[in-house]
Amino acid sequence: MIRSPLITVMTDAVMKAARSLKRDFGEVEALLVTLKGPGDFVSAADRKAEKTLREALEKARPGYGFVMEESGIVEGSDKSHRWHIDPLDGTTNFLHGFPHFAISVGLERDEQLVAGVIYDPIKDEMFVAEKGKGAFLNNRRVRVSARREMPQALVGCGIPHLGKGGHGQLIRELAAVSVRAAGVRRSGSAALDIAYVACGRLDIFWERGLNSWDMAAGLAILREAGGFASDADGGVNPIASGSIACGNETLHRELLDVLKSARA
Ligand code: 2AM
Ligand code: CA
Ligand code: CA
Ligand code: CA
Repeated sequence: MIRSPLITVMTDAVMKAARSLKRDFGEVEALLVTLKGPGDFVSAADRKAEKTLREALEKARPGYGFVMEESGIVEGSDKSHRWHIDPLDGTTNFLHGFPHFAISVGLERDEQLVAGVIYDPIKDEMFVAEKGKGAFLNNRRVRVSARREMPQALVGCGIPHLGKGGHGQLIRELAAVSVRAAGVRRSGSAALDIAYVACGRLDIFWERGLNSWDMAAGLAILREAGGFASDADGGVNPIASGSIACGNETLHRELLDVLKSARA
């Protein structure tokens, strides 16, 4: 595990928010749930966890900016640092009692992602990375898988929710990937999907229509785990484009070829 002051600040904040999420997971019926748009739910649990994270991080690192799913952008006095926060990645799972969701906190310094923490409170799994210090799952160093062949690959993907569009493209891509791969999974938490690629549980993952808070921590962890990431069309910046394709070097390249064949 990394014991730097920065990672301690991040994991302490995340553990605090996780306690409230875990309590709320047991009482989902009592949560106030509102609709932000078609198929886009937010609950009191998302908001409470985000407030906890923001307060803890603000206290420990005053002046850093924030990009948060529920409260939006807050400019900081320190223009070089910004947190990217998803207080609950996998809200739809959470609200259905489906035990697969996470808190995701990434730190950007001078436009580079330098640290990431993703915590799954149900499985008590903490994925952590800091630039130059490696990627860890709880106390164990992790790396992307060494598989090189698509027929051996377990693949993660995302499916656009109601009202989002892009379903036709996903179906074409899914057809192209699933005829070549060992299996395809859709977990409902993009942050955990990227973390699972980082530790080799998934060999590759792609999804479109994501935001910086879904990917920032995962990208920091993936790079320290030896992974490769691009946007889903091969461009260099997943956060700018809102899509991601990732994996080890060989399978990431292969995934991009397969996705391209689905567009041709
Ligand atoms: P969320 O649970 O934080 O909203 C799964 O495909 C990914 O898409 C998750 O990371 C999930 O994050 C995100 N997602 C699901 N529904 C969404 C919506 N309505 N708006 C934005 N992101 C969504
Ligand atoms: Ca959401
Ligand atoms: Ca999310
Ligand atoms: Ca969320």
